[in-house]
Amino acid sequence: MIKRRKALITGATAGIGEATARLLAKNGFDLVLTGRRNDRLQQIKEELSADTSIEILQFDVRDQKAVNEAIDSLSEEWKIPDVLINNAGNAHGLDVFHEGDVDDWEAMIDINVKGLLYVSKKITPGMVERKSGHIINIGSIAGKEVYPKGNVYCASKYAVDALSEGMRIDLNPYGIKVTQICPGLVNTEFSKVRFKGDMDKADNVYKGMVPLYGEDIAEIILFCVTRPANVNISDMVVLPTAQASATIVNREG
Ligand code: NDP
Ligand code: 8X3
Repeated sequence: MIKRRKALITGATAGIGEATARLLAKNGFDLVLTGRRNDRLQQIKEELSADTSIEILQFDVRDQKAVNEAIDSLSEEWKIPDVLINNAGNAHGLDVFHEGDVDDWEAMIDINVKGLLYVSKKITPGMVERKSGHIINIGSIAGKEVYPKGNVYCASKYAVDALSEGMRIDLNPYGIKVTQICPGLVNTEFSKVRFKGDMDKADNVYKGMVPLYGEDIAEIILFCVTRPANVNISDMVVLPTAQASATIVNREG
């Protein structure tokens, strides 16, 4: 019998994380799903439990104590997953630098950078001890190119880019794979969060073009985590066909 692998996905309540949970559940993974919205975690668990074993953990990745306590609450066999998917994150605001809101800056740095660090810090020592594991960091095209008004969000994703490389280097002696996936425009709750619930602004981001969807990135993640032991996809930029760069998007109308 093939051993089922375990994956922990941060930010599994929506968008890319939720789509990844649904796809991995159908492809032989047991899952730890995390996020702040417990109702969504419960609902997804209910829906996926027919296919796989699911643990859910509600915590805010900004709170290191909560991260540690949540992961410590898992039973031994769940504590160190085979695959860690650092996906939780968002953009908050889209403003020229001098008009930026410091609360937005702090949210992006605390969630996208420090949150990824806290979760990884908790899990990587166990992977090192076991000499195996695969970490998937969700970066962004915004971590490869800076665009107007992207300033601090881009900085947070450039940090993910650097950390992905740093983790790959430092974890190399232990046979741990580190993959960064950098999507372009993906139609999720991302723009709703960025524009603080203003759906006109959010919908406008994808107007006149066909964006990526969470499911498209989930398929890429599944591909990366099912490569043979000798293959690591180290870094991947994934754009909608209509997008050529962070700023060049072919729109109709
Ligand atoms: P969504 O807004 O749809 O999902 C974001 C997820 O992150 C939610 O599950 C949310 O859960 C979780 N999350 C946000 N803040 C926190 C927090 N403080 N603590 C715990 N969980 C949190 O966006 P996407 O699916 O699009 O985004 C996922 C990742 O993909 C992010 O890292 C984003 O930067 C990246 N990305 C997105 C792109 C896009 O165009 N959509 C393009 C490139 C990269 P909850 O609210 O329940 O806590
Ligand atoms: C999300 C993609 O271009 O909105 O990381 O920054 S973008």
